[in-house]
Parts: sequence; C-alpha cells; structure tokens
Amino acid sequence: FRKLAQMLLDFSEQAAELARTIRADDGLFQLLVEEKTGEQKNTRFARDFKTLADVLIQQTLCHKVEKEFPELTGRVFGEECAVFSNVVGETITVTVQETEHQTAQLLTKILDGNVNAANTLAQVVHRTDISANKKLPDVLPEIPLDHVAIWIDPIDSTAEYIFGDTEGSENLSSKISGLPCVTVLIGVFLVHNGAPVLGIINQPFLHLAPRDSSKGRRLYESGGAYIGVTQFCSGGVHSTEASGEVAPLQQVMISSSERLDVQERLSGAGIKCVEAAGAGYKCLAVITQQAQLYICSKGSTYMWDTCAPHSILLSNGGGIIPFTSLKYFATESPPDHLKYQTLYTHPSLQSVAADSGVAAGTAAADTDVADTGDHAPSTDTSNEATKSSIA
Ligand code: 2IP
Ligand code: CA
Ligand code: CA
Repeated sequence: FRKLAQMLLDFSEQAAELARTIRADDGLFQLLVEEKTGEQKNTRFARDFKTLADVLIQQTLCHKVEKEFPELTGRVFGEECAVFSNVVGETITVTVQETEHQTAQLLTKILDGNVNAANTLAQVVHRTDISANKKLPDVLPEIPLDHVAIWIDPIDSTAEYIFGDTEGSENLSSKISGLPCVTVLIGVFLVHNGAPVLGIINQPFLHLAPRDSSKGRRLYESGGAYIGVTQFCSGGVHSTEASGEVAPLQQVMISSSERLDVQERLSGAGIKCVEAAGAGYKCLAVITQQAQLYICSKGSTYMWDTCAPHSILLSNGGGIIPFTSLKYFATESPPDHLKYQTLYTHPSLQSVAADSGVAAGTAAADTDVADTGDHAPSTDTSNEATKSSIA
C-alpha cells in the first residue's frame, strides 16, 4: 500500500506537469482554447482537445497502475471515457503505448496530424523522473492491494483550466476563480465497504514561475500536493477523533450557482458565503481551514470529485456527507460524525460489493454533494448511476 501511495503521489505531480505543459506550449494552448465547430467537428474526432488532456492523464495512470500493480488492473475509474470516435465511424481508444514514439503516433491520429503537439504530450506521458515534493505520512495502514480501487478526476475545474485568469483571485474575498482553482484529484477506496482511505490533491497552478514575466501567458512551476490517509477497520471508516467542541460556522464555500435560498439561509444566520470555482478547490479550502464547510445542494459533484478530498478531510476529523443527509445530521446531538459519510463504488464493482453484503453506492438522480469540514455538517455528491454518486 505504501508503494501504491508513493506512486500516486508522484503521479499527481506528473499529471500536474502535463496540465502545465499544455498551458505553457503555444501550439497546445491554442488547441485547448479553440472549440471545434461545424464541419470540423463532424469529420474529425468529435471531442475537443480539452477532453484529450483529461483522458491522457487518466490513461497514463491506468498504464502505470497496470504495469506496477497488476492486481489493480481495471480498477482505475475516472471521469473520462478513452474512446474518440467520429461520424464516419472511425474510433480510436487513447491508450498509453509501450514506447514514447508509439504513443506519439497514436496521438498524432487524434490530433489530426499535429506531430509537434503529439510529440510534446507523449514526452511528458513517458517521463519517469517526476516526483512530488512531499513526504508520505510515516504510518500507513497495511491494506492488501486487491481490496482497493481508485477514482481520479484528472483535471477538476476545467473551465478555469481553459479560460481562467492566470493569476486567479485567491484571496478569500467573496469570489475565487482562476488557475489556482484547478486540481488533480486521486482517491483510493475500499471495494468491500466503499470507505475512502487515501486521497491526494495536487494544485498544478499554485506558484507562478519567476522566469515568465516577458511572455503573454505566465508560466507555473510545481504546485502543492496534499495527502491524507484514513484509519479504517473492517466495519468502515474511522476518522481521527473529532474534538468535542463544535466551533460556530463562520465561513462556508459555495458554488457560484448555489441555490439562492441556501445562500440566504446561510447569510441570514450570519455566515459568510465564499464563492469559488472547482469542487476540489472548495474542498481544499476546508482542508486548509480557510472555511469550515463546503455546501453543494445541486447534485453536481461526482465520486471522482470527492473521493480524494474525502480521505483528507476524514484524516483531519472532517468528512463528506450527502446534502440530503444534512437535515438528519443537524438534528442529532451530538451528531454522529461517521454515520452519514458518503461511500464510493463503481458499477463494475457491484458484484464485489454484493458478495460482501455491502450497499455501497447507488445514486439518486437529485441528490447533492457536499463536503463537511471539521465539525460542520456538509453536503455531498450525487448523480446518474454510471457517474455514481451516493444519496
Ligand atoms: C466540475 C468543476 C466545477 C464544479 C462541478 C465539478 O468538475 O469542479 O467547477 O462546479 O461541481 O463537477 P462549481 O465550480 O460550480 O462548484 P470538472 O471541471 O471536472 O467538470
Ligand atoms: Ca470535477
Ligand atoms: Ca474533470
């Protein structure tokens, strides 16, 4: 498990490097911002380059996991599907090949013959020298690898990634946006009971590089990675002790599209609402204790969004519960911190869960996501069954 944790931590930095490479390279950046329309969209592979960036990161992780941890083959789940197809019936599945050259050749087909772009991407995909500047915790649980699976959101906050202001506006005023809101989210969960056990969040665009000021677009250097490991037992999640004292709620993270009535209730109770882009980023604001709670009433977060931050929150005495459970949680005194935690699964694991008699994760169409911070209630994710969320 330690070896897997180290690989995932280092991979988060490789994913960050891929994200930065695309923003830093003029040709690749141009591909990122241009939307395919009309003819072009119909005859070529009909997904935009921004999808390729996500898919490539996800497939790079699949490749690494399958090579280094064969028992986890087929257990890396992510937001993206690797198949690109066009209207004339051609289909290409993005998979990382044995050599950089082969990967570049495959990418060239998807990139409509753009050899330079394909070579640049393949080069980062095949790098083996990238490591995260972060140490693993000294003590890690001994979890057999065939007990776990992975949820990844390769790039969370895609809109900020593509169009976000370079410098962002990260000052916890009342609206936060821009590249600092982009995160790579990698979470590990137990397949038998759905408990999140390891989470990594990488912020690729946290630090502006000093050398870029003469360029139009600013460049970034290695960002920051966060890691959290949850204590667990066969029965489920064990968070670290939450302190008995529940601090009053002062600041809550919300989406800019949060329901007005939710916002009004929070403000009416004297709680400051801070709008920020990115589900991962809002969780991070709770993890770093800039806010006590992230609330999301819309059902717009998914398992790939919350698995990683959830593990980190649990390791700090916080957690994530479905928005629909908030009303029960709030009436308990003292609230049972662990009872309502969101659990994780994937449709392809249903037989594993069924064998062990565990009901991890079917989804209700209109549940919501939320993340709870230290002591506060929070909400959680939901969605169609394929996207797997939990009610
Ligand atoms: C999105 C992204 C959005 C978020 C949404 C996520 O993921 O993080 O920013 O909405 O919940 O699913 P909001 O910022 O309004 O909270 P992605 O960028 O990966 O699609
Ligand atoms: Ca996301
Ligand atoms: Ca994403």
